[in-house]
Amino acid sequence: MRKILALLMSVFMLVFAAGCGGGDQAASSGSGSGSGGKGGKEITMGFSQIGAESEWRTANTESVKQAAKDAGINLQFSDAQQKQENQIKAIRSFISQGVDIIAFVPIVETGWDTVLKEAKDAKIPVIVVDRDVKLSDDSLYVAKLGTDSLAEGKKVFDWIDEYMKKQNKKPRDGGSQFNVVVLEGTVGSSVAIRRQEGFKNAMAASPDASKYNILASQTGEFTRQKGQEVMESFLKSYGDKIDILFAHNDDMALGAIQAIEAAGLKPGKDITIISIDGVKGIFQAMIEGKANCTVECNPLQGPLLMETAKKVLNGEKVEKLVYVDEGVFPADVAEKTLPERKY
Ligand code: GYE
Repeated sequence: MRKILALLMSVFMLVFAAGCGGGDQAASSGSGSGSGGKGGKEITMGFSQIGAESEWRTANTESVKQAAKDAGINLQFSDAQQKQENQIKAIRSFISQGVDIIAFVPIVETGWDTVLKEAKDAKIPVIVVDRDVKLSDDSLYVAKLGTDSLAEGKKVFDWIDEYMKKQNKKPRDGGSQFNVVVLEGTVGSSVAIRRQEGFKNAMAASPDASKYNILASQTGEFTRQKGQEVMESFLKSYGDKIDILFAHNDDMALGAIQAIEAAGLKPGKDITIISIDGVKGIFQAMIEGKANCTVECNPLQGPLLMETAKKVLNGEKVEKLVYVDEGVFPADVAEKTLPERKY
């Protein structure tokens, strides 16, 4: 009798398990585990990414793709190859496909009102990721997830000012001011505008403001190649006067390091170098003594994006603006920190 009961129980358990497994697969067909949005229907998200201009961007893309898989969200991914018009085309295509939700990284902050109005008219919610947008109507997006570029710029100046004092540095040209050159990010992008603003505001508000002079500032388009080219031109024009390089991202700083070495100068010593992102490449440069500090800008926004998308589609209230956490990493912690870095 006991044997029959045990047999019946195991048959029942087998049938029950098979029934549940089938339900889950149907909810997240083709990728990952977990159910989708309303009533367990799989969510389809249209995602427009800028391109692949930096190590940071690659990490940002990987984070979004992996998080979509893990969340059981069907991701329609579009790479805009650094062109706003390609992002607008992609968003229009997501609208005509009838995706459940749209997320995008705005390459520049203006020019989005018309296409986001079309998404709103189609009743498709929009989440802004990483960079910021300037809109006439903030109801055109449901949430913004990103990083605080203004704070990043301030952290750069605050660290430089403390470092120059601690190291008892003197201007290379024997004058009374430290000469700063800046490699800016993509023209018109919120991050480039705000990082520059945060840096300049902190300098102007500092009691040491008169010790610094921004000698030159030009876009390096967030790429290593362009960063190297622009730094070469800075060195040709101002060679022995440059004391500090502030690069809006690590990739441009890594390009500039090559230009500085080619000019026979010692990066990290003759020229103090600070940049933003916190990618592995800059940690390696700091370990080699060629860079001095990186201010973290966290690209791993995928999980927060998918969690927010599910909440929006379940009709839950979400914060309009959420910043991800970020720190400051000077060279003296680079060796011990590098193994922990995820991007
Ligand atoms: O700093 C840079 C990327 O938008 C915060 O874009 C991002 C910036 C990042 O190309 O490496």
